[in-house]
Amino acid sequence: MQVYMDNNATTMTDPKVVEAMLPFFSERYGNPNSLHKFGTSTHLPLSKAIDQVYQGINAAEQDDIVFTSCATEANNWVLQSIWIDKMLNSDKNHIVTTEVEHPSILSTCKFLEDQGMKVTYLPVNEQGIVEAHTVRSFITDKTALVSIMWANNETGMIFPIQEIGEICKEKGVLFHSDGVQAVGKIPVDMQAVHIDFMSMSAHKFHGPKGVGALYIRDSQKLTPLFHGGEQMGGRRSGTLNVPGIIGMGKAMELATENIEATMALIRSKRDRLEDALLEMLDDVMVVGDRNNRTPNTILISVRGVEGEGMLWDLNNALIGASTGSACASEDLEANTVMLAIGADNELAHTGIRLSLSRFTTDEEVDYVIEAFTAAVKRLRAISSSYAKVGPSPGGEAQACDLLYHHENDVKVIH
Ligand code: C6P
Repeated sequence: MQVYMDNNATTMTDPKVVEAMLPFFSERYGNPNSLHKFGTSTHLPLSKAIDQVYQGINAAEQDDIVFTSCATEANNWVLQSIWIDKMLNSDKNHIVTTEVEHPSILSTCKFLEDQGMKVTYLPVNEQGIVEAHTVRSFITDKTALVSIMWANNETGMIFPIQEIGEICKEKGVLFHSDGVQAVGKIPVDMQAVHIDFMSMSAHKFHGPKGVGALYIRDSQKLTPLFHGGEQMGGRRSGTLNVPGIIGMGKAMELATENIEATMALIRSKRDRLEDALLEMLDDVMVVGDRNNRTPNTILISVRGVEGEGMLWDLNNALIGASTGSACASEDLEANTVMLAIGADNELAHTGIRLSLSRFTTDEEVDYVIEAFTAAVKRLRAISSSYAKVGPSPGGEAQACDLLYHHENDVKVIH
């Protein structure tokens, strides 16, 4: 058996999505901006796909959804546009974000700092989320933008987006949220939250790679990054990725049409996997209260076992998992989110992210439980640090300073 448990990195394109996209490669391949029928015949399917995306996030008619190549582009667009506006006509030079954003936010912020912008990286609490009152206390009259993710890609923890949106509205500050790990996984209702800009990526909810979007409340101004033709009303020039947009629309429809029921199904499998690992293994912990997590995600730390070693064993058992963000998987650095939560360097090297999808089966969960526990036993048996200390009484860690303990039946970092 082979099992894919890395759905926060990317997902399988749903066969129904592929089916919807196929005609737009080899039959209806016209450029939507062409005046002949090859081009114009794409208009109706494109507008259907756009409607599907609007409906999936309950965007209002006056809002804009601009398709991009991915969420990285959407994130860069918002942040860089704020900087361009500052250079052109504003004295606001401050951005508030968090320490646990995706690299497409953090690296862009570092770049903007080099250009003279000021950036505040808010710390997170032991649950891995930023508290709304913390955001309030760091907004100044120089703050142009608050950029805070809706759900974290490594832990799945959901941020208090509604409260943060209210604070930004009250303070008159623009609010961007990276919604990549929320859209298609939990209900996202743009009319129930005050968010000015939200980034999405189709391949995170069983759509194709290479297409994403930026939601823009009330179609407000945002200086374009790509200048050229009049595509997307001149907001993002470049020939439209017709199959990609059609696929994103279909994927959005499939992901959101029965989202509560789908979430319940994924959550039950995730919880069964998590409970089994916590029960069968000593000295393991899962980051964050599962009731405030996306229903598919587990970030588990296994004392005495390097994350990369675990990945190797899991890969040999044909299980695809990750130590955290796929973009940071080659640098063998400690897990940055675990460090931000307060884990020490040793512990932050032990995180394994397991992320399920609506295609994950019960048999796959059983297989992962078996292979994961076998891998931990094998790696601990050859681990010098774990062997020295040995399993701790009651599963409490002794090798590192951090305490593992039970809270609401979930082991969390304190
Ligand atoms: N995170 C992960 O393994 P792109 O690659 O542009 O479609 O999406 C970027 C992105 C932006 N924000 C968040 C919160 C994300 O999780 C991602 C992608 C993957 O966690 C790949 S690095």
